Amino acid sequence: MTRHASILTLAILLTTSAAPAAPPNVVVIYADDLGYGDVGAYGAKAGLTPNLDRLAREGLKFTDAHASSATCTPSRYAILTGEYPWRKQGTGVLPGDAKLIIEPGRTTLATVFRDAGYRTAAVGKWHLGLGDGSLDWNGAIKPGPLEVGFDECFIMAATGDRVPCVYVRDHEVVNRDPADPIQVRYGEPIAGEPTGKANPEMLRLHPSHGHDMAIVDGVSRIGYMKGGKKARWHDETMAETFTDEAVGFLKRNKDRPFFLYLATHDVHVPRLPHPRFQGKSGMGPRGDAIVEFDWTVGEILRTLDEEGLADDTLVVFTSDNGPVVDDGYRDEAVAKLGGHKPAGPFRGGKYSKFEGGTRVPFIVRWPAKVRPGESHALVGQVDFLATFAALVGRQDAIPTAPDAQDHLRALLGEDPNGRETLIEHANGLAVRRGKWKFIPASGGRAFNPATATETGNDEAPQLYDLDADPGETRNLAADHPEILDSLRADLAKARNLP
Ligand code: NG6
Ligand code: CA
Repeated sequence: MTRHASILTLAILLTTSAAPAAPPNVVVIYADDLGYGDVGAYGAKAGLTPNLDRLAREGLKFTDAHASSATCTPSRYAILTGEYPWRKQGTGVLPGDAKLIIEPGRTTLATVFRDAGYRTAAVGKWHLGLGDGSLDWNGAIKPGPLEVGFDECFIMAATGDRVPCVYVRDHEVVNRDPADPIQVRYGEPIAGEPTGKANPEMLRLHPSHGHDMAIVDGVSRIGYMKGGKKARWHDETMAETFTDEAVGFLKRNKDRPFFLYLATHDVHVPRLPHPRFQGKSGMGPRGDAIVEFDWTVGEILRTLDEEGLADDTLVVFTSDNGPVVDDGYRDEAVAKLGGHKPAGPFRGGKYSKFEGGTRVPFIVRWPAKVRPGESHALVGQVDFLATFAALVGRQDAIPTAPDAQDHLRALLGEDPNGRETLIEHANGLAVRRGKWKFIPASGGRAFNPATATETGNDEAPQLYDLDADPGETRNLAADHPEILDSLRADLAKARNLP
């Protein structure tokens, strides 16, 4: 080889290796109420979640990743807008007839991808409201996902336990029948319609608290609905319905960049997995719903493999809040829990200011770029907008998100630290800085017996060293007043952001 040729070869090699990997497709798999300890790779029993465990083996597993809130709507608001939900009124758990709480025209995670040339889809649970306040379920369902950046959607409006119990594709209820109009109401019952409260003999799954209103598919829900008989969902086929939609989207878009936001109903109540998953976990319907969720993950991974997309697709799997065992139905979840620890080593769960409220499983797999392993970086879903904007070269979108920081390097395993501070939210705020966690003094009950939640409320301020004490059992507030003060200042600073 001549000297000239070898320099040329070297130059080509250098250019190739220095070039950033082309932006990948992105699939966000967002579980509902799945806890840190519900995943095999995070300590659940072997065999429960083989597909998630595969994802963890092939990807980067985060141990200090957080949903933005300990409930659903606020976490979803933050993941899509990059704004802490507690900054804005009206971002708490929404009824099924709530209006859309993300302003159309605003920059969202979806517009970031769409404006970067991706085809974008939302499949599964929405729970961010629909319409502008006077929605007719028999007409055009908008504004909704399509008005905030998604090119297409197939969703349920709110939760599995809230009416309306129908699917919406783009702007229309699926299987809508003009001869049987849908009526939805929160507040007063609809005359002539059976309810869980008045007609418990019609139920195949009984509530333990709440959930005694409209009866749909033999299950009483929150809120009232009438009509739409042909459009009503069946709980047992919900997971495969959403999975089929997600798989169809991947296949249709395999030749162009895509962003899929797949928000499953599993493992939220009511837990009524398909018969083929029933009894599979040995932990009752909650465990079986975890097995069903894992199946969904497996179908996504299999599709990416079969379509030759796996290498160039970044898959991120996480959950919207921590786990709850009894969330309002008598489904044997408590009785059959055995030694399983849904929140893993953490205290509290859904609704809690303890770590179990927001510390969630979080795995990133991108074979072309991300080396498998484990990261202890402090990361939050509130950063998705900025982080993915950086990934797809839309840095201009970052300033529009009040709280989102670009932590792409942490996401890719190149930065072991992530955020300096992070605000946790559940009926009040808590703050993290490194290993430290501060929960300000607050009134309110310390324990909610209905859901068996340790809320984290205490008349005294709490300070924990999570390295030494991940279970938040030793309050060090009196031992480290200076650390307490500095975290208090961090919290005040975050609150006062313009
Ligand atoms: C609560 C519901 C609970 C669940 C939760 C929202 C009752 C008694 N409890 O109000 O079952 O639906 O709201 O869950 O109604 S989330 O994951 O969507 O935030
Ligand atoms: Ca949830």
